[in-house]
Amino acid sequence: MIFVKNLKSVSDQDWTTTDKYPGVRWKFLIDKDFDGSSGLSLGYAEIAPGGDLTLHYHSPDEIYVITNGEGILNKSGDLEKIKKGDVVYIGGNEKHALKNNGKETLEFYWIFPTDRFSEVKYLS
Ligand code: 7BC
Ligand code: NI
Repeated sequence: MIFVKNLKSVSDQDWTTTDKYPGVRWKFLIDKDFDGSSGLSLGYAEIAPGGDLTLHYHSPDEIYVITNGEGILNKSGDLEKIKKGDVVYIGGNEKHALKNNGKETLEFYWIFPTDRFSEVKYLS
């Protein structure tokens, strides 16, 4: 299977949000639940200025690709500034968080080595 998608392709998909992650919204771009794809999954998230993807962990490894803005990455308690163009590797079960302390929307893609986002169990 090969397919191409982009944010316009999923403009009919509603944004997902949760009170747990204030100022954060996301969509699914490559995901077995939507596309029948397998092995890897990818989503896109935006964090508004002041928003916070709060501390959490999950057993799958994860990658972030930061495409706009800047923020503070929490690496199991160690803080590091991140910005557009940065990529982040997060090992399985490592606690992490991402906060937008900038003026622009912080935009990033995340990738999991799972068929679908819905099988990632979020722990905190
Ligand atoms: O952006 C979200 C919303 C659940 O999650 C992906 C990023 C992460 O670290 O799990
Ligand atoms: Ni995560």
